[in-house]
Amino acid sequence: MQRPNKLARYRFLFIALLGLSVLTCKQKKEQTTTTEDTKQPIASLTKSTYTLGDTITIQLSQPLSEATVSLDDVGSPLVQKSATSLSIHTGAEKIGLHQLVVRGKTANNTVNADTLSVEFWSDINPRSITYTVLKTLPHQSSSFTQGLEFYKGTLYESTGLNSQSKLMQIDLATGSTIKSVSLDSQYFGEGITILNDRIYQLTWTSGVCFQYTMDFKLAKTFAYPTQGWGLTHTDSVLIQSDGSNKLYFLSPDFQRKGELVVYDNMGPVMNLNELEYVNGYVYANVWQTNRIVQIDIKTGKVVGNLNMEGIRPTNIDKENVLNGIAFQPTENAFYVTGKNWPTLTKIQLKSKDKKLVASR
Ligand SMILES: [Ca+2]
Repeated sequence: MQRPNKLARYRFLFIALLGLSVLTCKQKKEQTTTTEDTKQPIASLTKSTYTLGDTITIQLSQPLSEATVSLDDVGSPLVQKSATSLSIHTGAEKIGLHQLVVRGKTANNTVNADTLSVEFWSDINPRSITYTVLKTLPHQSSSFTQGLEFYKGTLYESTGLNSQSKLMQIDLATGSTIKSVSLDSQYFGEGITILNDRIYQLTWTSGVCFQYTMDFKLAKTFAYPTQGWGLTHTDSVLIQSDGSNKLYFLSPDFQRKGELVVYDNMGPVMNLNELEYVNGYVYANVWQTNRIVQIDIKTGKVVGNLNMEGIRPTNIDKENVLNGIAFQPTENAFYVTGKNWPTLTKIQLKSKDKKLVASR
């Protein structure tokens, strides 16, 4: 066999390399195309926040057959379907963050799915709750109020700041201290509540809740994973805030049993601070504002607002914000104060607001 000459050998090598190169490019192109196909989103949203009751329109990048939409793994009936969009109704869902999954077959018969995040705001426009000021009582202006609650007709208060934090029983008429216990300097006292003759006192960043007997003897301590802000209770469940828009439900031995996100029609209501539970609603001071929100405990929706600007004492520092709300059931009255305020104000909601019915 005649050996190929040098030129012929180079030509062969050149053709072989060219062929390999074309093949590699082709393979690369095919691989790239395939990757792009699987990565290309099939569904998108023009916005991620909706008010409950809104219709969500999902834009499709390509026509889908057998398209389905589910919210948190529950299928939603499609109200409109076209080659370019799908629509679903909202309304019965819970407020807060949800995962919306769009699934369908593309033209090449591949089943694709996209997960989109959506946030649902409350569909309730909160009412302005009106009130009458019944009385102004003295409050110790040295008290950096963090928790306030009546128990069996007696007022209890928790105060904050390191080296100044206390639990106190207060003489309502004079504002003076009947008895108190001081926290160690490392603790910054926060919300209190009293259930079954046990006083619970949160700390801000220590993750420790102190439980006392009614004679202020330390009975137990509990750990919790969040900051401690406000505390209240229903007949059997403790309710805690941590400065976010969440309320946590806890058993009397401080085991977390659930949580609730709080929204109004403008979005999440952050900085929920001192709390007071009354008849199915949690009243919460919103930190650094003169606002108390009325939260429906079943839904987390804010159904009413109290504007406390009118009771804020004049000539006090800006930092001394509203923080302290206690309900006295025998008088059907709230007592409201703030950090280092010299006054404690007794108010009564006006009659049309007494029923506290949620309304749109
Ligand atoms: Ca309270």
